[in-house]
Amino acid sequence: MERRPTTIKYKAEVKVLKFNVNTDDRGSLIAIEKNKDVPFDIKRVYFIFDTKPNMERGKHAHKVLQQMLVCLNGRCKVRVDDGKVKESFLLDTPNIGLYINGLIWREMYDFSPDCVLMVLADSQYSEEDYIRNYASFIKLADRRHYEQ
Ligand code: T46
Repeated sequence: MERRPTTIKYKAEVKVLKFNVNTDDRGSLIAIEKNKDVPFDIKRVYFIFDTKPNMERGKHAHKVLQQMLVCLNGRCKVRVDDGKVKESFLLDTPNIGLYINGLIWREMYDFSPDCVLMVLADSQYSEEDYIRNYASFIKLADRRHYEQ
């Protein structure tokens, strides 16, 4: 079967979003609503916890997936890379979300033992959306930068 060239127009975006905290005498509450506090329809939620010492996770990019990472407890760091620029973010409070859209290589590291990292995603789990090889990621990222 003939293979057609992909027509995906890759996006690559990272943003820090701040949530409203409802604090009263009892404590605090944060609500995250689709298309309001998070810029997409939430289709999947997963949690990363009980991370063993010195373990790193991620080390892949996505083709089109949009996600928001929120550290509900403890702390961790996230290194993001668009193929040209690398940046690190400390997530240590639940009122901050790290929005990652598409073709961004991500690595999570420096997890505290009590870290609970919640991730909201705009689609269901699909292994086909993953780019797990850094050289393949760089090729696509170069193409994206060229087409910009
Ligand atoms: C990402 C970062 C931030 C599922 O069955 N369903 C799911 O929705 C996910 C995310 C994973 N899995 C399975 C697949 C693997 O057997 O759980 C196992 C661990 O997944 P993975 O090695 O991909 O986990 P991380 O922490 O390296 O990466 C995850 C997400 O996969 C990824 O999309 O951006 O968190």
